[in-house]
Amino acid sequence: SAKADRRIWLDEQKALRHLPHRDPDAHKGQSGRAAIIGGSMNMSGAVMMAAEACVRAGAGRTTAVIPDDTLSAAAPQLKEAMYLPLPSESGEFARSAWGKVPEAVHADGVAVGPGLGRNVTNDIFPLINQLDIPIVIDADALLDLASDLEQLKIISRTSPVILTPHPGEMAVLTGLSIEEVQAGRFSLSAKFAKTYGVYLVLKGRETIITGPDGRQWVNSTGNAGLAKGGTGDVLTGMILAFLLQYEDPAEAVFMAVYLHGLTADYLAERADQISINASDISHELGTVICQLKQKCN
Ligand code: NPW
Ligand code: AMP
Ligand code: MG
Repeated sequence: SAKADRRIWLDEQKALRHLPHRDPDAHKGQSGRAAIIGGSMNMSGAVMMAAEACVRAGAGRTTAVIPDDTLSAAAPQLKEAMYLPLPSESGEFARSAWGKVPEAVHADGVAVGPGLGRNVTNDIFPLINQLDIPIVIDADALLDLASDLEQLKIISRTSPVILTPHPGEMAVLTGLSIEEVQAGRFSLSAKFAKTYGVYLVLKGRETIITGPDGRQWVNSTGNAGLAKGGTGDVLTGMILAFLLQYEDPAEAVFMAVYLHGLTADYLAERADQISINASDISHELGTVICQLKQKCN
């Protein structure tokens, strides 16, 4: 159909034309400052897995923005990150922290969500409203967004908004059941991305990336080894890092999804799928990109 014609299959041939690269004269300022807002007392790993992935995917500087009472748990997890602790309340960000974020964060791109928790309402609209830089919204932040989706339509910004729901989160965003989401993945993604003017990454086997204009890319990589906690958090960090390094946000997002899955496939050739850890993807990403670059020569 005409709609199916607008879908691009993300395979090796396509990916080889969009590999990340670095200018020989680059300094860390040009690779971009990333801020990842997330974490809570019981889930400091999520924000730090995203931060590590962001570092490994090439962001120039990465700051983890975390509730202040989680700093001592988060900081030992990653030496390369910097930290911006903000006020907390029973192990999560205090409601008052959200108003401070736009001024406190000095970044070229931001991701919000991994490990935030759901006990305190996260007020993410100041971020979307006041920071006109690329923003990735994932995990628990998607649930806060769901309560006030209409606001997305009236916000005027020039930088892209990227939403990365798994089918369970997409169900909350749309008010449908998970089964309904899965049955209508393509049309639902297209309608949602166009209605709200966002990039939508609907995760799962054959992840679909949809642009605000309705263009779609379907990922060919990844395996069931990814069905384990933390892999989505890693993807969020990779998407953010690539948004800082690619000119075209669509290219940044689809290449992050492709390479995330390809690295899982690389890992599954060497050890069984059941034993893939989310952090392993960050650790082996560079090897996988290097192998792909050799195919270009
Ligand atoms: P069901 O009913 O199980 O079949 P949640 P979460 C559904 C943090 N993490 N296909 C699933 O369905 C995250 O960053 C922290 C179909 C269920 O209803 C978040 O902040 C970690 N259905 C927080 O935990 C490591 C699917 O969605 C629901 C589906 C909660 O995030 C782990 C589950 O989703 C984790 O990343 C699929 N492919 N995938 C850490 N180490 O700190 C999911 N569902 O309740 O949003 O739980 O995704 O774990
Ligand atoms: P999250 O649920 O947020 O942790 O994200 C899970 C990540 O793993 C997403 O990138 C999914 O696309 C990926 N994933 C989960 N299950 C599978 C599967 N069976 N095959 C391929 N990719 C998967
Ligand atoms: Mg997730």
